Amino acid sequence: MERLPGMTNLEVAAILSEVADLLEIQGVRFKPQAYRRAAQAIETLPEDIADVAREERLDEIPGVGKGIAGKVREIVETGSLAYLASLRRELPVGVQELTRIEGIGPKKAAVLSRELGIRSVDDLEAAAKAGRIRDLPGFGEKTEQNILAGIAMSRTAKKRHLLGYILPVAREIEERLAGLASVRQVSLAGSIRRMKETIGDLDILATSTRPEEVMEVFSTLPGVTRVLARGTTKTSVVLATGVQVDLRVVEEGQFGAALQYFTGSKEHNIALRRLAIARNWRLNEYGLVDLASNRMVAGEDEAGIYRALGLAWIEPELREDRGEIEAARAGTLPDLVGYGSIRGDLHVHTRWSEGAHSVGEMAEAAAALGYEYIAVCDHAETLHIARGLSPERLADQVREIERINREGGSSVTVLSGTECNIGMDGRIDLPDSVLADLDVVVASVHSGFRQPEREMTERVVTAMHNDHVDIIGHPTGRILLAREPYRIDLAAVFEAAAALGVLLEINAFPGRLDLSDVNARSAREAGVRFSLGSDAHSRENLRYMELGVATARRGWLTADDIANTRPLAGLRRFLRP
Ligand code: DGT
Ligand code: CA
Ligand code: CA
Ligand code: ZN
Repeated sequence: MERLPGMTNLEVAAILSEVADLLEIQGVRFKPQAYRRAAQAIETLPEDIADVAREERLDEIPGVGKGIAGKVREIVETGSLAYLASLRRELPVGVQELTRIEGIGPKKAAVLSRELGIRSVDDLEAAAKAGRIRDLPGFGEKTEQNILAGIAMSRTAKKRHLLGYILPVAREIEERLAGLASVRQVSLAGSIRRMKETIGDLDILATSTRPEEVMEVFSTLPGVTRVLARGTTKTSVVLATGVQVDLRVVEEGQFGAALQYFTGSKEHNIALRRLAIARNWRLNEYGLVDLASNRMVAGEDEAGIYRALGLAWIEPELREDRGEIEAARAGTLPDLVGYGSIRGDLHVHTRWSEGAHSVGEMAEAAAALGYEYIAVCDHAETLHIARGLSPERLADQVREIERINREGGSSVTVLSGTECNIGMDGRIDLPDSVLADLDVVVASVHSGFRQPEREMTERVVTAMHNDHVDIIGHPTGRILLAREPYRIDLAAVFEAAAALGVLLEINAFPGRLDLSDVNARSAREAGVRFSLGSDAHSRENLRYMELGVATARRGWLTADDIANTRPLAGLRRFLRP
């Protein structure tokens, strides 16, 4: 059993306490007290809990029964608890939102939800203003005031949102506006047009013969909870999800200039403006103007602006002032991988582990997307929380996959695979003989995130030296807006991946996008090739692939760089035999 540095009794106790809190929020009885008792016992234990776990003496701790002992072992071994993660996911949206307010933890959120039926920050504010919170056990007048202050703070602090969650909303708004008879042109702008991994606010541009009508429709769209500002050229609203949306209605002849300006990024615009100034031109959201003659050089369409400045049109995903302007001038912009270029998904889960659908259902959904193949990569055994497959169950699954392919009900070839775990020492948690029988082996780090950089690097490089490993899954382990990447020397990982011919994944799940755009670009420069996987846990999730392609494009990747732009026969050349 590995001993994690820093997993102290206090930390283990804190995890158990949070489990207790979350169970309490769910209204579960008795279990919360059990977790709390165990937490308290461990907190005050005179011995190191890791030692006790290693010596299999957990059941000697008063209050620690068999079930909780298993959880404690998992915490000590992996540094985290899957059960806690799943409880966090199950928390009702509104109640989870409450815990974002400074000073409200799960325990207080539980009381607020149970005693006063509070389910949202708005409910909370109303209750605090009405003085209904001060009398709750453990609250008081001071807490009530702190809550109001916390709410005010959370409203001014600008939150960011995952691209994957905002994109469908943005497109729906875009479509609604495009459907109006008076609307001539409409486009997303800002970071969402650039497909950045997180979005501050949504920017939309339109031209219309009747701006008032457009603004009226926009400010009364379903989901709009507040109108921040309303005018005929700009209206800003806030959606129930907390996302701010800015709509600008501009003149027909200035649409291109406005689209260019409001797409950004700011850094890209500043660099572009320098080019204009060098020609004694002025570039802003109204157009590109020759200052000597005061004549408009370009502005009606975006490409015209780039052309006038001596540049090829630049894909929005590249507009970050990371060398794209120089490349556009030199004619060396990359031929970015297209959104339709992916021929199959190399990382999907099924009901065999933590997915929602069967192998057949996933294959059918993949066929509907026009894919040629999918790789079923369910979790391997040691990831207990995800109901990982034992070698025996994996063999059963492989037989099912063979049957599905043989019966040929679908145009999609199902590849057998696994998402196995890279142990603390770099070993894979499935025997070589099992790995050898699979088409696709994705190996990922799912535990022990707190290893020092050198150990983590060695661990992943060791895994790559296993000849059966085709792909390293989500190579940095980061969760957007929630968890930092683990410490790892990426340059060393890239070098080894390139040398060994191991693919690095761009995991397209909304919260991952791992490798990131910037890391993917460095990896490419080191000679790495990539695999795109949605990490789908349901049929619907297959659509997340688009986010992975966006990340690849932002990382300057071409179709050549990505294994699964190849037809099946070509793909096999990227997989180790
Ligand atoms: P976000 O919303 O934080 O995800 O990022 P953006 O890029 O959407 O930024 P936002 O919404 O503040 O502004 C939209 C675009 O407007 C931005 O990408 C570029 C342009 N823009 C905004 N402020 C400035 C500025 O001060 N200078 C220049 N050159 N452009 C700006
Ligand atoms: Ca924005
Ligand atoms: Ca904005
Ligand atoms: Zn994974």
